[in-house]
Amino acid sequence: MTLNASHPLMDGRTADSALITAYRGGKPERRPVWFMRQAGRSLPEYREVRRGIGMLDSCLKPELAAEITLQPVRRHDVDAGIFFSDIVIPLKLAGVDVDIVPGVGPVLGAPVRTAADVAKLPVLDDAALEPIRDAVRLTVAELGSKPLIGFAGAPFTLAAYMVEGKPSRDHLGPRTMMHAEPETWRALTDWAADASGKFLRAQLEAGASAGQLFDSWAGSLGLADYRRHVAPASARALDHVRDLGAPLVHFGTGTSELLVAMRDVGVDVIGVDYRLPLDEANRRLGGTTPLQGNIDPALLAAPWEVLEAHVREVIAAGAAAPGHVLNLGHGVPPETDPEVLTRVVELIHRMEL
Ligand code: 1CP
Repeated sequence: MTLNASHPLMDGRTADSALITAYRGGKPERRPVWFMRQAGRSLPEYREVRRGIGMLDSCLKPELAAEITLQPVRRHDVDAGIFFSDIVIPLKLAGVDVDIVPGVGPVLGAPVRTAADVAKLPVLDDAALEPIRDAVRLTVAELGSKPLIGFAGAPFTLAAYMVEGKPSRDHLGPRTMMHAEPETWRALTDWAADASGKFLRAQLEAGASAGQLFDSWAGSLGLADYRRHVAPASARALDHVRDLGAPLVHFGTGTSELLVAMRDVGVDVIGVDYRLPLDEANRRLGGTTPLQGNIDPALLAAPWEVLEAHVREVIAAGAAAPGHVLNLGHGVPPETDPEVLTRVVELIHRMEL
């Protein structure tokens, strides 16, 4: 299977865009930049349209999800949209009792802790993904030559929420389960891989030009646990979309020691968090993998001179890699002044290649 001839990546709209060119290790016309969590609470226009509508409900209203995805593209002139949704949407669409509680994050009605709990998980029906496909179609019709990035949660990060039933700092539950009940863990992460893989495939088929797998909490694992208990499921999630030929990005936080293993699940680009300079990330990856990152989100609140010097340093360090897409080293903090983001984009686009 491949993407349809009228897909933006196939019909000439996005294949030569700055983002896709850099993801493929080529030399773009301008330095591409987008921000994780560019849609969301830092934008007054987001707070306005979200008023009175729950987070997951807003993801499932196609017009609204498209509008929220487009807001930061219009405002900041970033080089890509990131589809407005959430990593737990495939759980919700499968029929798992999950909600996003304001100020907390994803919370499940019942945590998934035993083999029986895992066996009862409902299979995600492809037809349930129609609101996602509708939202993507509406979004790409407006984006024109700017690519839309689709995404999904990696099985470890999803399973971490499922086992704990809510956000946690140390992820003790999933880390215990992978050793104490490896078969249950394997079944759970396989389930999560299939749900995330179908969610990502729906976005790519409907018009997204690249896909990013978020393993936000993989940094709580050592390399041996990551390779043995997590990487196979992440590879399985991506197996759902490899045939489509869209560039794939893999990102986690605290993953400086895992970068090679994360690349080895089979992706084109590695997203680097703010902890590791890009020249060192490039060295660890053997100089063959395009990178994305890694402006420290904390510096968005620093005086402009401090932030500008940091952005220039990130660009200089990224020059070592075979391709570099500017981004933050994690998501936009909600209290960020959006005008600072616009100014960062202008600076990046103004700098000589
Ligand atoms: O009401 C709100 O605005 C709630 C905040 C919010 C938003 C804006 C949540 C709840 N999810 C989202 C959207 C979202 N989530 C996007 C699209 C927007 C964009 O990037 O511009 C994406 C890509 C995600 C992915 C996501 N959800 C991740 C991976 C990325 C990351 O930040 O590490 C994770 C870990 C989640 C879980 C989640 N959803 C929401 C929150 C607050 C959390 C984290 C909770 C925790 O601390 O564990």
